[in-house]
Amino acid sequence: MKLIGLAIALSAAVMTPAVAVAPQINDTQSAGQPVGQSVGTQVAEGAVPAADAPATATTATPAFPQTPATPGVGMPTAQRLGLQEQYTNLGQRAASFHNGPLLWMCVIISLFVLVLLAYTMFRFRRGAGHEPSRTSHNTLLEVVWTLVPVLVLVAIAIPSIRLLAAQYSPPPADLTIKVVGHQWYWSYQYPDNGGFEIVSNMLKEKGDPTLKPGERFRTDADGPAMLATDERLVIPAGKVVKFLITSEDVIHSFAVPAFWTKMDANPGRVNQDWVKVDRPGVYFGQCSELCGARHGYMPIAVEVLPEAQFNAWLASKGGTPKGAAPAAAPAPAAAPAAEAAPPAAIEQPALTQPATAQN
Ligand SMILES: [Cu+2]
Repeated sequence: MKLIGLAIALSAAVMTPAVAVAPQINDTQSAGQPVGQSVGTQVAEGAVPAADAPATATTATPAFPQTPATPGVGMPTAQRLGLQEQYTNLGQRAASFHNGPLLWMCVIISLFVLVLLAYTMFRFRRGAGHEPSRTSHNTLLEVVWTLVPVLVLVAIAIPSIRLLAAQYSPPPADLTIKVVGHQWYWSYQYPDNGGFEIVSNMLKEKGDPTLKPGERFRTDADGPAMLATDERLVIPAGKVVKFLITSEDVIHSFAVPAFWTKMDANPGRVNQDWVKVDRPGVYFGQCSELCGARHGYMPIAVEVLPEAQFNAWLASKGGTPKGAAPAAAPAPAAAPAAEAAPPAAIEQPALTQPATAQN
C-alpha cells in the first residue's frame, strides 16, 4: 500500500509542473497573442490619425514662451507616499480630510480589531483549556456595536457630503474651456476667447526612433517623460475656470491630481468640472480611463499664468480676453484670406474651419 501511495505521490509530483506550466503557456498565449494582435490591429486602425495628429501639432514650435515645469510640483515624485501636494482650495480641504481624520480613523479601527482578534485567539484558545461561553444575548453589547459604527459612519459622512456639495456647486465661472478627449490626445477649445482650439500631444523622448526629423522632443523644462505635451492647456491664475468635458470617440477621463480634479469625458455627453488655481505654474495629469491601446500616451499639462501673461498667450493664439471686442481676433486671420472682402461673412468660417478640420 505504501508503495502504491508513493507511486501516486511521485506521479503527482511529476505531473504537477507539467499541469502548472501548461496553463502558463496557455496564459501567455491567450493573454499575449490576442493582446499583441489587438494592439497591432488597434494601432494599425488608429495609426493614420494618431500619426497624423502629432505630426501636424508638433512641427510648430510654440510662439509663446512656455513656463518651465518645477520638479516636484504638480507631478508625481519618486518615493512619495500619499496624495500630491494640492493647489486648489477644494483639493487642500479634501487632502487634509483624507490625511487627517480619515486616515487616523482607519488606522485606529484596524489596530483595535487586530488587537481584539489576536487577544481573543490567544486568551480563549482551546489548547489553554478554555470553556466556551454560552452567552447568547447581551442588549448593552448589541446596542454598543451597532451604535459605534453608525457614529463612525456619520462622522465620515458629514465632512464628505460637505466636500461633495462644494465640488458640485461651483462659483460663477470667469472662463469656460471645452475639453475634448480623443484617441489618443486632448484638445481644448476657448469659446469665451474667440473660439480657437489647442491640440495637445505627448512629447516624445530625444532618442525615440519614431521621432521625425525636425520634430520637437521633450526637454526637462517641458516636464517629466510621458507627462509633457507640445501644447498646454493654459488657464489664468486666481480665476474660476469651468471645464466642459466631453469625448469624440470613447470614454476618457480628464484628471489633474494636484487640482483634485477627475471627470469622465463621455462621447455624446458634456460633464462639468471647475478649478481655481492661485499659484502660477505647470501641473500634470493623465487620461484616467482605459480608453484604448495608447491610453497611457495622452497626458494633460496645465499651465497657470498670471492674468496679464494669460492675455498675452491668448493674443499669441489669435484669441481675445473674455468680453473684449471680438473684432480684434478675426482681423489678422482675415487679412491673408481676403483683403477687401466684407468682414463678418468671411471671417467667421475662416476662424472656425481650422477647429473643425482638426476634429
Ligand atoms: Cu483616454
